Amino acid sequence: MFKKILAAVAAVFALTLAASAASATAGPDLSVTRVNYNAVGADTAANRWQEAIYLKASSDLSEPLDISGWKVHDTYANADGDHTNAYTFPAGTVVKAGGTVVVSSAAGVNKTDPNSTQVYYMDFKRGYNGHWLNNGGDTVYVEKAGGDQVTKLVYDFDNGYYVR
Ligand SMILES: [Ca+2]
Ligand SMILES: [Ca+2]
Repeated sequence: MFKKILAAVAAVFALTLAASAASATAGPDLSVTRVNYNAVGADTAANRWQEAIYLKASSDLSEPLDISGWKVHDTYANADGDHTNAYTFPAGTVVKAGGTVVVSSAAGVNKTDPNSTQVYYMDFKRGYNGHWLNNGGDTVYVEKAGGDQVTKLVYDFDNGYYVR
């Protein structure tokens, strides 16, 4: 009897190991690789451009990733539960395998060439002087147009200006 229980426990353990190994290799199609969350000095409207989120498409993609309508947002939600500190990628946003996309908290002209680092600007008036990535820690979420979560990055204040 005892042997049977041991065997059962071992089998469950082996299954768990196999499941975690599979999920470790798959990875999300798009990952948050860096968050510039704390502008140097006091956070003012003039230096909110230093806030940025870096996203990287998986190098395992067999074809370019269409992220049109995908959204990045933080933990903040208004009284209706809506994440209004958010940026939605415009129609036609495509990232090639291994490509990098930056979302900058500033006004600017989007750089949309998929053969180099793409930069999307959100002219942002919310948060504190337009700074919405909390210095003391926050979470950056990436969601598909329908709301399915692609990935997220949780960060804490680490006495620095960015996390990766
Ligand atoms: Ca600062
Ligand atoms: Ca925030």
